[in-house]
Amino acid sequence: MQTRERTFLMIKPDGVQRGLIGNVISRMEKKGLQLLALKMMQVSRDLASRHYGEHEGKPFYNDLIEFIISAPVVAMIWEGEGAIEITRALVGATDPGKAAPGTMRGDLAVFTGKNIVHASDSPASAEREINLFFSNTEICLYRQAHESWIYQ
Ligand code: 3AN
Repeated sequence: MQTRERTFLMIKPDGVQRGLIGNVISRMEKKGLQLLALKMMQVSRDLASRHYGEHEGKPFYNDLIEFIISAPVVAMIWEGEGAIEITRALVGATDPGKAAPGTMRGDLAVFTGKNIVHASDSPASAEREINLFFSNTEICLYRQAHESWIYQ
């Protein structure tokens, strides 16, 4: 049995503007992951720079910040056994041209700078990103009735 984990998933401005919110959420729900928190929000410059701090100094950093604050995003927390790795697999490679068909980026995007979603890449990133975007009171603690049909 894998560890039950929480991961942070964000539909970026391109995904929201292109009407892909439902498509992204549907893929996560169909997989069997559980939504714990969700909000549509405008990311501030301060939050953007903290979220993407590891990329500071890279050639694409400024464009990345301008892009993420340019229009609303949908921030979410999803939970499940192995949720971090499973979500990364559903999202696909950073470059949509290399992302496998069937993944969100493989199916829905063509350009690295507009690759629809962000997903945490490790337990440490997930914890950091969840705490950056959500307070504890915004997280719903519940179990879905159909869980015994997903796990042993
Ligand atoms: P991922 O989102 O797959 O974890 P990261 O963390 O390496 O990828 O990059 C964060 C974001 O920065 C990407 N989602 C993408 O929007 C942007 N990005 C990464 N690499 C490039 C690049 N070479 N050119 C333009 N944008 C990039």
